[in-house]
Amino acid sequence: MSELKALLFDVDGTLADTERDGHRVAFNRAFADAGLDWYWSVELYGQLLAVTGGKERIKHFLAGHRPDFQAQGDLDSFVAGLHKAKTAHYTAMLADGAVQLRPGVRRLLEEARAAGLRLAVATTTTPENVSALLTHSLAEDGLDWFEVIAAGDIVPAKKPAPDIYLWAMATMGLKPDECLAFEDSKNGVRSSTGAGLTTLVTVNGYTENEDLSGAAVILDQLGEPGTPFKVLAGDVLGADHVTLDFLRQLHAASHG
Ligand code: XBP
Ligand code: MG
Repeated sequence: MSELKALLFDVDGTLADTERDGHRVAFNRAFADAGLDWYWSVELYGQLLAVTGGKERIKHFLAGHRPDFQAQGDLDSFVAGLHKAKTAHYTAMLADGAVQLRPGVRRLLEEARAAGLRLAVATTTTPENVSALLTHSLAEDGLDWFEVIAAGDIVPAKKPAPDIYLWAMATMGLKPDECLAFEDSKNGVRSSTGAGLTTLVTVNGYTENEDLSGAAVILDQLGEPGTPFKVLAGDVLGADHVTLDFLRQLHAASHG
């Protein structure tokens, strides 16, 4: 059986609850700056999350909600400009400490690092957003905790395609049975399991009712000592919060 060598993390919704009060707000600020009368409510944003990637999400919104919209000039350039403004708002919010890591994330990352496990990020979000989150919410050198940051447009086919996980593993010279993935959403689980990865899911308000089949374990959070997780699906092998020991057992059970 292969040894567990690396943990591969999604970012949005997994490391931190970034969508509702982070990305959504930043999109709305960019729309207002551009003089657009578009507003993405909490509910509408939940529907728009069906499409990953901010630029792709804006185009999806236009197709479904503003079919008559005419961009000044080329649509791709217009969307790219709007998205750049959104990224500036989002990273400024993170610099202001607007988003915290989810429970258990820091503890698990520290434990994994101390044990010499290799860490990587596999996300749809823009690289600047990952840097801002890790720097402001994890540690000043948080980016250096991760060997590979696979993010944004680095692969053309975003999640639910498996490409971003395949790219991360190829860059690290690892096989799927040497890694575990951490996800929060249906699109994420389709991507990670499509890449052959055993996947642990921690849900959030937007994803708790999604079809997450394929995940090895589905929890409400990673948990902390004294603050147990709630198990939504899967066998947690007697654990009540996610530790490295638990992950090694989960890995062994998946590949035994
Ligand atoms: C994350 C996304 C991203 C963010 C916004 O999905 O879909 O689009 O919502 O980031 P996942 P950008 O967690 O599955 O990677 O606007 O930078 O694309
Ligand atoms: Mg996610």
